[in-house]
Amino acid sequence: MNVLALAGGVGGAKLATGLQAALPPGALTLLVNTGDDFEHWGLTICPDLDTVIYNLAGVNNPETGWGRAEETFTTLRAMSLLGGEDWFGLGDQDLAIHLRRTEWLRQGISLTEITDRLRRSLGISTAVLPMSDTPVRTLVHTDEGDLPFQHYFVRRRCEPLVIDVSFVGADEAQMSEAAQEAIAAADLIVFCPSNPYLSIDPILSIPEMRASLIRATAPIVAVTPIVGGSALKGPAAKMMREMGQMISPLTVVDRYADLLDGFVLDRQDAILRDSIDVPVLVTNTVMTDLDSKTILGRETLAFGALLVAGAPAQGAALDKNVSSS
Ligand code: FO1
Repeated sequence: MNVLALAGGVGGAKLATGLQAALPPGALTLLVNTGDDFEHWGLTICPDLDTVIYNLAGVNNPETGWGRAEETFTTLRAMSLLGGEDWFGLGDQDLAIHLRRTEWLRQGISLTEITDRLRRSLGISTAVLPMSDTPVRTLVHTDEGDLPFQHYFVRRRCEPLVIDVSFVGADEAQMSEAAQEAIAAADLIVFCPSNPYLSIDPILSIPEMRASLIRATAPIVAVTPIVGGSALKGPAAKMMREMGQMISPLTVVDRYADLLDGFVLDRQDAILRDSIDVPVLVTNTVMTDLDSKTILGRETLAFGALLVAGAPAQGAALDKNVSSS
């Protein structure tokens, strides 16, 4: 089964790792948010692409989920002493990837080709695709004014009140050939448990992308990023509250409404399953280690395979582990 997973951020990278472990090499393709990308120290930084690549290669910092394991920050300290910007934690090893990417971009090489080179250099069998080769930048509209994504997320630690989010350049952005082919070749499409507003929406904001996903013959399954009334990581729940939405997996279902064929709900929220009008898998979605990532990956694939085969009917609920919890 060819699987395409849409991902961004740490939650997305965790399930991506589980799906990779559960599938034969080469069966998974990742389509990754680039709305978080920005220019810093004169370099092009693509945090979500790097987070996915580091996680798939198993070289990520296990505590933060982003950046590299066994990292040092000598350059950051030196930059700080020079009066340079020091609010974004660029590590010394991590810096190499930004230098190399920026060098290649300046040579006119596409972000898709660069990302492919980078993931191969780390020995990853999974294809990793940026959502577009054309820049799209997430802009967070807050009570402190409009903030470029990393300024909201890292510099201001998600503290400002969010009014809305927009994606500058999305209307003009084009899909790469590789992204088009990946959607056409997919038997199953998975929306990872990433922040819907900040990680999945930027991907869907490209009109051609949304249209291709709606047209796709493969069923689309989303895994909830909201568990027991909060987000496992990041500001998704806080943003829901600030934007006047219910902090609930149902808000996520609504967000993806026209695209969704199945939903994976955490067992803590099992009571909500009858309120969701696509097939639902209820299981443990909290990923703490490689085992739990792989188990969720395997279960999501098995659920997706049922949808690919045309079962179960709309409104049916698949119960996993609920009675034993
Ligand atoms: N997130 C932080 O909260 N603080 C940082 O200093 C930080 C540095 C950083 C460096 C490289 C990288 O690839 C990611 C980094 N992130 C950092 C994470 C990142 O900015 C966000 O997690 C994503 O953009 C949100 O999906």
